[in-house]
Amino acid sequence: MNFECIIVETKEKVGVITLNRPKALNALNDQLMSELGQALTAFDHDDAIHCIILTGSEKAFAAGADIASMVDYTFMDTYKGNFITRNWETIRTIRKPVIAAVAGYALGGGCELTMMCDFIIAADNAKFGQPEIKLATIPGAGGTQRLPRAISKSKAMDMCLTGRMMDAAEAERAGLVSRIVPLEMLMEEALSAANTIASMSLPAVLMIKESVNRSYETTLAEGVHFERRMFQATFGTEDQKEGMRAFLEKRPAEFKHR
Ligand code: CO8
Repeated sequence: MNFECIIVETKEKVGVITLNRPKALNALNDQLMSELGQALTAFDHDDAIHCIILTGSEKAFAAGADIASMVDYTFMDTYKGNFITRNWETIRTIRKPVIAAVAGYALGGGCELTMMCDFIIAADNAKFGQPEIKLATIPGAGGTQRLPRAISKSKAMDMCLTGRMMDAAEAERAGLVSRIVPLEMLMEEALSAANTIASMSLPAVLMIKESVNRSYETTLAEGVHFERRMFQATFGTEDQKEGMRAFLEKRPAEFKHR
């Protein structure tokens, strides 16, 4: 596949997608989001890939949706054309884990994109924010919904209403990001996490992602019920036998689905 706005690479069992519109700080236009959707779907369907990393440049993961392409849109353009959902939701359909490796700005749609990934590893120069209010618009790809779940209502209100940015340290304290590393270590850390995940049994990996995501969509009782069924399902895999036997025999597991 030929892409203009992203770079796609494979590192053993890890698919790496780099957002690449440097002149616009990786502003997310329709073409970029469509290419991103295609690349994510291709990796999801590729049996050789077990984990995906989404990253940007050292200066910007993504500075938001492309303001230049939105400025003259009318309500009917956005409503009839289904602006946003048309190609912004693909990432939510991906079954394999997607790690966001974030350096520099992750603003507006860029911040929302990081929150659609499964977890965020941030470089120490990362900055997160929902500055749409400064443009007299509001977050439109889940910012008002995922941010409160990630960092509490109070902090989400603060971020969305003032449009201020949060640095990596604050984002980690608030629970938005799982780890912070020095900028020069970002890809090494993300690849190490991705390789660890890729060394696990793929069915267990997929079931964990599905189960954790359920917790956002359902009641606690239903979520626990779903988790129990998934847990029971692992006993139907050869990898569960191998994993438990290997532990008891004090040897490394040789998973079939790895
Ligand atoms: N869209 C288009 N171009 C952008 C964007 C953007 N979001 N951000 C930066 N650029 C461009 C600039 O226009 C500039 O281009 P040029 O060199 O041609 O003038 C270039 O990138 C470099 O930017 P700056 O000169 O501004 O760089 P600075 O280092 O001075 O500042 C900032 C960096 C602070 C990140 C600044 O660029 C900025 O504030 N950017 C806008 C951030 C923003 O408001 N984001 C929210 C956009 S709205 C949104 O995301 C809604 C999401 C809705 C869901 C998705 C819908 C599809």
